[in-house]
Amino acid sequence: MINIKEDEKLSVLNHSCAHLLAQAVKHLYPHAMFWVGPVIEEGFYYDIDLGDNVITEDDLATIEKEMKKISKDGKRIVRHEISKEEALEQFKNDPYKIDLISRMDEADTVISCYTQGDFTDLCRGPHVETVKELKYFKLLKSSGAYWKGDSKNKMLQRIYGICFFNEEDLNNHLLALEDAKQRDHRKIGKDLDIFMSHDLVGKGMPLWLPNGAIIRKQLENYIYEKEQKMGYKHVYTPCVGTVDLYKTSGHWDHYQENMFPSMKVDEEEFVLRPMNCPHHMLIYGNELHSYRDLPIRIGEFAADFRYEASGAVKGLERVRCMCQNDAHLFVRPDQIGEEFKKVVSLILEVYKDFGLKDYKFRLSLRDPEDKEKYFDDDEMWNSAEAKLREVLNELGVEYFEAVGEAAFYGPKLDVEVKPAVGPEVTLSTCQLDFLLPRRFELSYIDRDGSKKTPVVLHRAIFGTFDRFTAFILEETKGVLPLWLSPVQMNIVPVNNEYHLEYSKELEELLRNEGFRVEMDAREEKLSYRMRESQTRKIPLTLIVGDKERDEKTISYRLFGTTETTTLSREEFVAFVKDLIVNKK
Ligand code: TSB
Ligand code: ZN
Repeated sequence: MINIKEDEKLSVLNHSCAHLLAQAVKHLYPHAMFWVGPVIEEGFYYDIDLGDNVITEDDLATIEKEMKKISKDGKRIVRHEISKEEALEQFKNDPYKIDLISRMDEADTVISCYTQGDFTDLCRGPHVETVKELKYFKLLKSSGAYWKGDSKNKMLQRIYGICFFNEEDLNNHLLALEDAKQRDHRKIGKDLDIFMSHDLVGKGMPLWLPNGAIIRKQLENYIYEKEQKMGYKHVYTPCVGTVDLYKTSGHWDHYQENMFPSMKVDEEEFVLRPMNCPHHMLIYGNELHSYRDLPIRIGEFAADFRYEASGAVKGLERVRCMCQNDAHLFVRPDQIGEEFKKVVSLILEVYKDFGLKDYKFRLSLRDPEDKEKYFDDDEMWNSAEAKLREVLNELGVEYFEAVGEAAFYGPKLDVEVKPAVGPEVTLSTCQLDFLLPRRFELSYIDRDGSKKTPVVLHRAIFGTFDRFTAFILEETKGVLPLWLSPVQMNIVPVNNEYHLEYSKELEELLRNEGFRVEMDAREEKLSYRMRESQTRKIPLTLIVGDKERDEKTISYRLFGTTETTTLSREEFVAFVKDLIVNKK
């Protein structure tokens, strides 16, 4: 989707459209006062104090009409320059503009205003020549927004819109927005009963419903099996730790703003953990290790809690309580390359299994100039970064480098994806860490009998089950492959009187084969039940009529097709098993 901010001409157009919006609002709500109206990637918005008025969908249509009227009138947009003193006088009844003006630099002696007809706004510009150029726009939504983003301040009304140079661009954009809305995992998650939220549980704390739980269990089984084969050992550890644990790890000093506050119990002070690394460090440290034992790979499906701003939490994609598909790999320095290669290969394999193609690898490196952020060991950084590059090149993986984006403890590789709505997010991650093992005084006995410190690779292939599920729901538009589908097949008897018995026999048989089966024997028309099977995006719909009953066969339709295929029961079972095993 187009990024308005990246296009200079569209930015100016959209900025002018924000003024047109403000002018229309002023006509309809004379008491309105205006805060700021910036251009954003998605178009523009304006934050407006409307007193007690709350803008509804209907209001947006009325405002749009007024904007069209003003545009038709075709007034010129004229720039004036005034001094700070004049500006303070001119806007003296407008506390919002006064706030802006008084914060302007004294050296900024000239302040510019733009006037179109009966409306003047303080603005740096530039703008289009006349309001006539603002023809192809749409107001998209409105929401409450605290003044200056601070919840202690007054709630303003924020109205969003977008503007183009021609009708075709606008229409294409609106279609793309509609498509994104349909793909949004929050909508799919609701339609398919995958997860819910409740104020009594709290923001960013989704509840996984039975259908969601099946998906998650399948993901767990899938990745667990792969990790087992790669020699990972899975553990269970508590989702709290003492503050001292996180002081030892450094999270208390470096990560506290992302953590829930601590709680006292008897003499101990606990925090909900934001990461699992400290627990896994203790498990490694619980035994003596020889150089021959390494790599040691400790995995866990681990619940973590992070403070995410309430405006940032989003469905399953950004939550405050998440479950990582986490592992910490303890390796000798000479094993970094090989182990990193295994992780990247696993990422590639998993993405292939899920049919994911739209993702980017980002290699985050240190900024060698930034001696403050990054621990000082040039040799270590240089060789580690070179190793990671070498592996990526060996694997033929395309990636881009982000200098200065490495964590303070080491370089990392992230996989970036673009959700249906909103900015890019990270799914998989693999982070090299030279520091944590030192902080926990971990060691192994090397070949020559000396004590050495292992290096740690933090890695999460799915990232979290939460975010990964959000992403695959969007990628598949909710049409999940058979092996992941909460309900794999739906049996629909044509007529309960004649076909229910055989349907029940089939249900039992298919359940015993381990398939997830439902039957829809409601007293509804066949066409209605068939349609609903589609709406619920069930991969296989089994229609049971006279022929199937008499010949003991199975007739099925694949999701999205109207073609019916009939197989013997044995053939059908084999066909489904093949689809599942091969993740089709
Ligand atoms: C990989 N200690 C490492 C771990 O060993 C770690 O915690 N890394 S992380 O901070 O990058 O988080 C791992 C993954 O969790 C991220 O790559 C991202 O995919 C996912 N994630 C992070 N924050 C959230 C969130 N608020 N909601 C859902 N998923 C998240
Ligand atoms: Zn970690």
